Amino acid sequence: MDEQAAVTHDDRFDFVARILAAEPLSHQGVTEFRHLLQEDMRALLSDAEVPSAVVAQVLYRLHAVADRMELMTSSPCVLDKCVVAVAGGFSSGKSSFISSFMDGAAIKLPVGIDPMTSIPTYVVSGPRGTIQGYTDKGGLIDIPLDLYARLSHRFVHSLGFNLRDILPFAAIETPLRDLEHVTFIDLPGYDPAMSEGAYTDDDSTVALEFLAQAHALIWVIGLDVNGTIPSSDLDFLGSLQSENSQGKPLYIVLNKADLRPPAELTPVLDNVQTLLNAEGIAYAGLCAYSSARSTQFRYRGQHLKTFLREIDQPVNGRADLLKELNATFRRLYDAMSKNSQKSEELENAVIALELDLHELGLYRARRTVSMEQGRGRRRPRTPGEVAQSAQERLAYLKEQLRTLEVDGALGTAKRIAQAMRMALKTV
Ligand SMILES: Nc1nc2c(ncn2[C@@H]2O[C@H](COP(=O)(O)OP(=O)(O)OP(=O)(O)O)[C@@H](O)[C@H]2O)c(=O)[nH]1
Ligand SMILES: [Mg+2]
Repeated sequence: MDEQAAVTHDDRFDFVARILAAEPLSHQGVTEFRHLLQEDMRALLSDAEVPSAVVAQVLYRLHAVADRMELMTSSPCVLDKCVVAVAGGFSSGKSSFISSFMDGAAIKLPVGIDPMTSIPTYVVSGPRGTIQGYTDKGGLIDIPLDLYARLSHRFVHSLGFNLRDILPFAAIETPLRDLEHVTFIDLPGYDPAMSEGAYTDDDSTVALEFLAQAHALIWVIGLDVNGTIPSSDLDFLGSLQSENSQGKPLYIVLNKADLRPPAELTPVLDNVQTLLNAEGIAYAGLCAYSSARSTQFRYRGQHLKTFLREIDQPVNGRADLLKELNATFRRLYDAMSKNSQKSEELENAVIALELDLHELGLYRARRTVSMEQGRGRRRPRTPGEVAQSAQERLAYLKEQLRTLEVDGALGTAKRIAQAMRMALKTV
């Protein structure tokens, strides 16, 4: 509430004006990639016969690639970082968890009991103490520390529109204790619908977009309100698992363990472990943790420190993005070729029908019947007339099959993929 009182009308106005005025960074590769995504890809997907779930997935994965390209061109230190998305329910302590690695840093993530994190934020391990916002037009603005700390859902709500539409993400560069190559992404809770006054509609889509570009995922559960893993968390993790073809490592943090008597932690860990196993969710480890004290209590599987040490390796950011781009297009080709398979089956059925008619001799019979004969007379049709109408119907079906143009869409998708690969290589 205090943080809201401190935001004046002028603050809000200045902030939005600066976002809107930010000049796009002119990197040709990123501009080209965004153009291909927003124009060519959208046009292709709006026409192509592909299930809407695949369309949504392809779009958010490509958006994620574009975001990271943009981040790479403006913050080169991100290029070879291992991206660890920190996700979970609202107020579970995601921002506090990340802050627990920011030893004595001047910068603090917005933390609080209301839904706080509204703009997904990369927290990059690096020497500069900067906070920058990335605008939807590809511009960059410096965000003063005191304003950033107030960017809660409540602040966003007070603007009267969704700030994320013009400021999709931010990046902080600050030293992270014992972590050199890690970039955390601080995400909004995937379920802020649970709280009044939050922008709720697309928070879970945002989580998905940012999870798509992560190398690893840390899932945070707040032990203040939960004695186990909530079933909606299990559902979300289950659906991620089915899309996680690359097998990105997952770690589960049961946060705020300092609020529980130590004796309670063992049964809680056992219970969460049983539920994860029952759902078939693969994880590297889980632990009871206190972000407030930067302390891990009990754990199962890997120790949190071991998990982080293992992923704290430089990555080849460009090769990684290329891999993600190719995997995304493979998903699309797959959906498209399911259609093309279907149209091939239909075509084969039509050809078989045509051959059947031939075999019955009806096609030959047609040639002996003149069009004049049947006109104006009410009588049963001759076999020849039936053959003619069958032939017309077949011609119609063949024409319809051709207009499906599935192969055309596949070809266009391949051309866009190639152009995107070229754009990516310039970053
Ligand atoms: N006692 C205790 N409180 C904690 C701990 N971690 C977070 N909190 C408190 O829990 C509340 C929510 O913490 P945040 O870090 O803002 O949680 P979040 O998951 O980032 O929240 P959203 O961004 O709103 O989804 C704050 O009041 C924190 O002070 C912890 O380890 N122990
Ligand atoms: Mg937060």
